[in-house]
Amino acid sequence: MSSQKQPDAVHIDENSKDAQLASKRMDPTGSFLTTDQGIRVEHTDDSLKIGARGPTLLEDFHFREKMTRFDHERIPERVVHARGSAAHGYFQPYESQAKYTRAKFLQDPARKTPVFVRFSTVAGSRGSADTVRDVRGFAVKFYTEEGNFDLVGNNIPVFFIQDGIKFPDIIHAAKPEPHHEMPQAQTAHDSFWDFVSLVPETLHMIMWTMSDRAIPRSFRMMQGFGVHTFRFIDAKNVSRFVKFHWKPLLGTHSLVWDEAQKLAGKDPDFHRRDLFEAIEQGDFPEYELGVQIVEEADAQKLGVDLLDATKLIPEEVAPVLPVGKLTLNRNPTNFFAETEQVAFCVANIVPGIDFTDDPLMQARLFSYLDTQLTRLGGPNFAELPINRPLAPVHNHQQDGFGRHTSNVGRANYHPNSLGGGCPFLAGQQQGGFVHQPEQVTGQKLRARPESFKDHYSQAALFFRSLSAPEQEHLIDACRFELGKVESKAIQERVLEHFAKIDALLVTAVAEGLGLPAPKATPAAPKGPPASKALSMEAMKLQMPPSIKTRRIAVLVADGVDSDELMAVRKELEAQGAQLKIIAKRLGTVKAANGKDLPVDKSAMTTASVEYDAVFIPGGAASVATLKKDGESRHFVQEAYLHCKTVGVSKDAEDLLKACEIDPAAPGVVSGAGSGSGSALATAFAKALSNHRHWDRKDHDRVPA
Ligand code: HDE
Repeated sequence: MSSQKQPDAVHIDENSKDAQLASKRMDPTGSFLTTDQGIRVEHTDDSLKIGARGPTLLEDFHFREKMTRFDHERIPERVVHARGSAAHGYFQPYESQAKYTRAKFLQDPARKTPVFVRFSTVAGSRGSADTVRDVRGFAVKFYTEEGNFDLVGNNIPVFFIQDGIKFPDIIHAAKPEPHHEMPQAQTAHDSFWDFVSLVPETLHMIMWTMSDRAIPRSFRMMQGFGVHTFRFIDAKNVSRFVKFHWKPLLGTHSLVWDEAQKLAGKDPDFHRRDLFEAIEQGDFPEYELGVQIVEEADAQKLGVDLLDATKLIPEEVAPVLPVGKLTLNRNPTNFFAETEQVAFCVANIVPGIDFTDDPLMQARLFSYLDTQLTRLGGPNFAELPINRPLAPVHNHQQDGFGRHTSNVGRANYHPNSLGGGCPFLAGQQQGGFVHQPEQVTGQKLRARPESFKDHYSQAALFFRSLSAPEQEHLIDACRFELGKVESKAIQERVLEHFAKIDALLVTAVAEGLGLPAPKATPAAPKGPPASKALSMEAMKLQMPPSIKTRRIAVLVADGVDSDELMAVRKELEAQGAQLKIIAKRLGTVKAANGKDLPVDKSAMTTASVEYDAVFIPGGAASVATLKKDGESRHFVQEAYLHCKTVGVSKDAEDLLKACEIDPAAPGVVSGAGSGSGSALATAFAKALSNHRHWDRKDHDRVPA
């Protein structure tokens, strides 16, 4: 049989030969330093020379190999989504989805399918910051028994453009301008908004990217969407339209803009670190996969064209049905080998799922493999452990750079008799992928359908669906981004579009830009007037309150009342939060009871933006020190400015006064009102579960 030998899959089988070899290589006690040829190295700190001060010899094969390998370590970064972080895990359906699809990984609730998930920003380079305003990629590779299925999605359910042929244009406009390569790690200003102002199909997604969705609190608290309409095909070959959704079990939460900008400097790895540490600590991120299903016969009644990726189906029109759960439980062993070399491809699909004629999707079916041929150095990257399917591979593909597989036999063509006719073709009954037949007629032309032409009604739906604070943030983001645009003509063109979305939006943004607001003529709703699923604040109210994995900064100095602190800590940790003790310097502080309290972080190495809340325990001497210390007051004030929960023990209220914070302000929990110890902790946890306190009216006056 002319099959190719597949090495064991390292990504799941830790007993495999590859895994054993890898771990041996990592084991400092069990192996010697060798060259790539396995020759043991006796000395690696000096090159081979004639005399200790003489010239280096060409004969020094160890030096030459070491240097050559180093010189070639870099591969091209992804042209988009270059900065990413990833994790391994598994997916498990809640129940069989046989009524919708024959995809095997969705049939059996007892079956766990291994996955690898990569989150990313779009515009920045590999070394850029995590918290910039941008779309986030949410790409999932399912290693199913029928082959790899890649669901290459984003954290926003719609896209900027309707036809993939415009992708190079929008990405060129969004990336740094070509003459001076600015701005880095953010979406360009004049060129991007120039494009937006001339291509109104971008406006719906612009509303999303100007909203808080584009500055997530964590990859663990971010939704994901397949964006395009796919098909589910059942065992009887009935096709239904499907949209994929991921919902994080920790809820969907965001940063605030000032915090996101500061984090980009204080900790550019904020999201990467958060994901990595959560998994190391056993707080495994979980997401529910859901689907919106539309019977083909009902597609016309939706009021949107399902092939238009700039539109969503409101959940009020088609509810999201829960399908199963994704759990991320293992960090990559090596960033380059896994996170960098993973190759997701929209065309990687399994029987039971199929494409549609969405022209954006069709372009993606070409682009991913094409770009990976260059990025990963040739056609054999599917053999890299991270990309290798669990399903066996038998075909006549051969040769090319970096080939691992030794094809067996002499018949490398189909049909053949010399190889016994192998490998055989598989019909549907044998699990073969059979494309869903579709009747297509029409003229050959370059054109956009009429049904794609409304660019405003869903942009308006999104804006209208947001709570007042979310709308305020979106308006501020537009004022910021457009405020950086130097061309007045571009600003004016964008305002003309905003006028067709919402009166408040256009007036408030125009005011921020110091320009007259064009008369508002908002688009009439085409479906429900508002949709709860579009607002993070509305979604929050539907989730059980939780402080799981939330980070609380505890500011202390010598004399801290550590007995009360421990009571508070016990309760908060029991609810899943994490406390970090912060003092002027590392080591310990002397508590009021004479014991040493270990310090986790020195104030100089951390900042309030790295936490979800701040707590000040009592102890007169500790509070007096913090009160006098500008850095500590700034810490508390900045947390207050960002609408985070601020908690103080009864005898730490003085610090609030020193920070000019009203103890009765929303989200400020004080021992005077709430009691001490676990009672105080309970009140603090309740406030923290709210995520932010947007109704804090006076936060803007804080000079932080
Ligand atoms: Fe991508 N996209 N994309 N994209 N995309 C890539 O593939 C492309 C689009 C998405 O973590 C590239 O291997 C075109 C939509 C993610 O490795 C490239 C079009 C959505 C990732 C490419 C789109 C995405 C990519 C760059 C318009 C959400 C990162 C490197 C037709 C549904 C995957 C690579 C990872 C990566 C092309 C639009 C998501 C160039 C042509 C819509 C999450 O092939």
